[in-house]
Formats: sequence, C-alpha cells, structure tokens
Amino acid sequence: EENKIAIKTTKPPPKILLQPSNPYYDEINEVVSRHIHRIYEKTKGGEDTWECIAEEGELKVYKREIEENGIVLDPLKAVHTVTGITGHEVCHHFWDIKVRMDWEATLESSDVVEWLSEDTFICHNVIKRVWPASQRDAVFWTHIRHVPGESDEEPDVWIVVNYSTDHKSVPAGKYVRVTMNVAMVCQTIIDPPADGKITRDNIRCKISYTADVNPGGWAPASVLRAVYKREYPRFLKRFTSYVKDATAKREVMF
Ligand code: 18C
Repeated sequence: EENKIAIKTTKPPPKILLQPSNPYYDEINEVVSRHIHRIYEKTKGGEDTWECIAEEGELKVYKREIEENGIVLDPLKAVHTVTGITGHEVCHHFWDIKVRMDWEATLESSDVVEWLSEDTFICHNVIKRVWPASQRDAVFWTHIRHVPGESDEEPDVWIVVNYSTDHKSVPAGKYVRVTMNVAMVCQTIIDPPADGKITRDNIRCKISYTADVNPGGWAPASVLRAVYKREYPRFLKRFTSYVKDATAKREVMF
C-alpha cells in the first residue's frame, strides 16, 4: 500500500483566471459571494447562538451543535487577528498545495486532481484515520480571490474557498467521503507609523474561518466533537504561526 507509485498526469495550471466559459464559474462565484457577504453582516444579537469552544488571545473558535440522522454537522467558525502578516499572505499559504503538508496535521495526503485556472484547482485530501471510525477523504475545488472592500472604509478582502465537488478520476468508495464548505476570509489593517515606513509591525490580519463539514456517514458524535474541539484551534494556531515564520524575512506581499 505504501509503496504505490503516484502517476501525475495533471496538466499544469493555465495562466489565466477563472473564465465564464468554465463549467464551475457560476457555482464558484455564488459560493464566494455568499462567504463575502457573511463578513459584512453585523451580528444582530446572534452571538449567543454560537458556543465558544476555545479562546486564546485574539483567537476565538465557535460552534453550533447540529445533528441530522445522528450525523454531527456542527458549523464551526473562528476569528483571529494576527500581527505581521497580510490577508494575501494568509490566503496564499492556505491555498497553495505545495506548502499544505507543511502545516496540515490531519492529512495523510493532498493531491491536485485537475487545474481549472491559475486561481482554481480540484484536489483530493485523504484524512488521517481516527479510531474507531472509518478513514475519510474529500474532493473539492479550491479558489483564491482578491475582492475590493464593500465601501471606501472597508479594507479589501482576500478569500479562499474549499467546496466539495465530484470528479471522475477520484470516485468515492475507497474511503468515506466527507463534504465541506470551508472559507478563509481575510482583511488587512495597516497602522502607518509616523515616519511613513510600513514594516510588518504595522500590519494586522483579521481572519474569519468557517467550516461546514459533513463527515459523510456515521462517526461517534462524542469522539468527533472532541476531535474538532482539539483540532480546529490547533490548526488555526499552527497555520498562522507557519505563515508568520514563512513570511518574516520576506518582503510584505500586500
Ligand atoms: O481547512 C483546513 N484544511 C483545508 C485544506 O486541507 C481543507 C480541509 C478541511 C477538512 C475538514 C475536516 C474534515 C473532517 C473529517 C471528519 C473526520 C471524521 C473522523 C471521525 C472521528 C470519530 O479545507 C484545516 C482543517 C482543520 C481540520 C480540523 C478538524 C479535522 C478533524 C479531522 C480528523 C482527523 C485528524 C486526526 C488527527 C490525528 C493526529 C495524530
């Protein structure tokens, strides 16, 4: 099993942004704009419908408990503010599959299935097995985009969305197929110093991460919730410090 040879027939990324002629174009635009609208919705007393499951400094992780036919569908959201990095840098490292295994702790593998454009590809994640549940995998498109702020006062937005799809070259069956709608949405705040020379100390990134995951088939609720409670905060801390380290000595990518 471990000696298998991966034959990569994936064509290289086309040097062109996602085009209207692409079959995924409408779905991607719809899903992306829904996520972007969410960050402008001012929570109208909605705070109490989310239960905080972790808080550490600027990081807050919330969930809402939802079960359908015994399957845990708890939506998860996290907010974080990190100094020294930009939204572009955060999103770039979240999207770039070449660095994914440097910060992902819950995956066995992650491979490109097909490039759709220079900002979008379909990928296949195989998730580490958690005893006593069956092993899971996921196939999703992943898209990165820069969007201007809604108004003059609102900073620009960088966003990555990972959204489940099907692909003929990775049929379900070998693993239990997880489905997801995950978004990393970032805004960069700059506090310019008196001398006008902006360094990483003057930059903050406001992150909003949301994950709607269907584990696809039964998994013991208490174990799953315990794994989520441990793994999501761990991911957010590990990933953001990874981005800080990876960018510290480089020029700021605005
Ligand atoms: O968003 C993240 N990563 C992205 C890029 O890879 C992508 C992936 C999303 C994964 C969604 C979570 C899948 C959950 C699967 C359910 C597993 C069922 C297990 C049954 C348990 C009883 O968008 C970052 C994602 C951060 C993930 C945090 C939670 C993941 C839990 C996965 C469990 C497996 C980890 C076991 C680790 C054991 C380590 C020794």
